[in-house]
Amino acid sequence: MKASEVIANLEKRFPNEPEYIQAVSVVLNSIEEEYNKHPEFEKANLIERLCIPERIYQFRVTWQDDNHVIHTNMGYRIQHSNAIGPYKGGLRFHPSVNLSILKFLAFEQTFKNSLTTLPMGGAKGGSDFDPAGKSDPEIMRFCQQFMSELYQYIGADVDVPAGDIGVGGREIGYLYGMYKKVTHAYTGVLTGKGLSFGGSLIRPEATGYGNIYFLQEMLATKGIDIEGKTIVVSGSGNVAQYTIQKAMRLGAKVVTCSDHNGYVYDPEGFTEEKLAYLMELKNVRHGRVKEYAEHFGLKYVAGARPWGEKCDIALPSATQNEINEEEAKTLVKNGCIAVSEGANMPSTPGAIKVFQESGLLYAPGKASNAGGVSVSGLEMAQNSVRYSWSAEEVDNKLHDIMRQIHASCVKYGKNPDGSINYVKGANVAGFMKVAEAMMAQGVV
Ligand code: NDP
Ligand code: 2IT
Repeated sequence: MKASEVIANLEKRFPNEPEYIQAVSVVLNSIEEEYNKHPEFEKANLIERLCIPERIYQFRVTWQDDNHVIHTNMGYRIQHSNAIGPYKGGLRFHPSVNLSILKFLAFEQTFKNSLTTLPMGGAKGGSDFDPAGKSDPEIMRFCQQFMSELYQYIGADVDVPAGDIGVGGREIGYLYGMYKKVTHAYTGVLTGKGLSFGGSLIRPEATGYGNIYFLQEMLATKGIDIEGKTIVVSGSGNVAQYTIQKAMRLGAKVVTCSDHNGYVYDPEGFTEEKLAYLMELKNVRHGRVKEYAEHFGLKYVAGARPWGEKCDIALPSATQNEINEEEAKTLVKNGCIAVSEGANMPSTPGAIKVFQESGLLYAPGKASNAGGVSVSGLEMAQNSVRYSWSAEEVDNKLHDIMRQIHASCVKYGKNPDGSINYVKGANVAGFMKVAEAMMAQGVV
């Protein structure tokens, strides 16, 4: 396999899908060497079969707003690979959602889920519906209409969606209610459910906590502690909130958060009180971080991202391509020692190159943000046995999984000089398990 040829071929076939091509390119370039040690992979054309999703569903979602105006949105589910388990991955509701973005996310999810050690294939779905400014009844009607189509394609042993940008506990509740109504079945078909109807403790916290656990593993390779470190976080949603919480509780100083309008800088760092305010503002009132800055009298920078603020550690937790090459150079210049991705593909290829050449500790999202889907996998396990584990038990399992993911990255990504290429390590480790399963299952 020549990665450049496979990528050129995919570019020709899917010319309007830049994010998908970007995600595939990073993976292919880093697994090329390992792949070519296995002539049997090439004979089975594994690489193309792994790049192209097994199935894509697209449907129209029609819903009525509070003023009786009728809207149509697109709905999607990309079932990328079920080589190692049922399709699994989140749903994203955001106006930017299109096939390219969901294909990149489903592709990434396949490798991420493979790394978790749990039996889950890769998928992603969602809609270009914009939840911003919608009333609660509007959100409910949209979720119901979306599920009235999606239900046909999913199932507890088939495909298990969860949340992502714009889809949190509230949306999962509405989606679950409709699934149950149309199928008459009470199954673990979604994860991220409320605790009263089959959800798992620690699922809301899992992605953020998992990223911090992964970061600690990376820092430990250099004998560094998170305590006392200054951290820049982007985003202010689910992942950002619990990243801030865990970092703060471990003694780090988190000086920023953001949304798509701008960022807040707080030289004193987050406290429990400030974080509680941010959570209420974002999760209950659906407000903007500008209001957070005003409430606490903090610096607010409109129309900018936080990467220019001096820090030891950067934890991008908002969205894809939110750190470009220039911003990466600024982080390095300011003395940043680690970047651990909470979001999916937040660093552009140019930024990744800067990070890797600088020698800082850089973890790609498919390794460092895998805690969320890992606890989703634990939720599926609990649903299967109709039982629930304590918060401590789930948190311990999450911690253990993040340690194992780190160990897999080290196994496949250790350079001769002892440094670790986490991109290569995560991609090769994720790939090898899926490849082995595909080889065993024949040409399907
Ligand atoms: P939320 O919807 O809870 O929060 C998203 C945050 O990112 C908001 O602060 C939002 O700001 C900001 N954001 C979204 N889109 C953009 C954009 N185009 N430009 C700037 N800011 C933006 O989502 P999550 O916290 O769940 O997800 C954040 C990231 O983490 C995503 O990349 C997601 O794929 C990834 N992830 C999520 C997991 C999970 O379990 N939830 C698991 C693994 C990864 P605003 O309110 O202004 O839109
Ligand atoms: O990107 C991700 O891993 C998620 N949004 C979580 C997926 C899941 O199934 O929990």
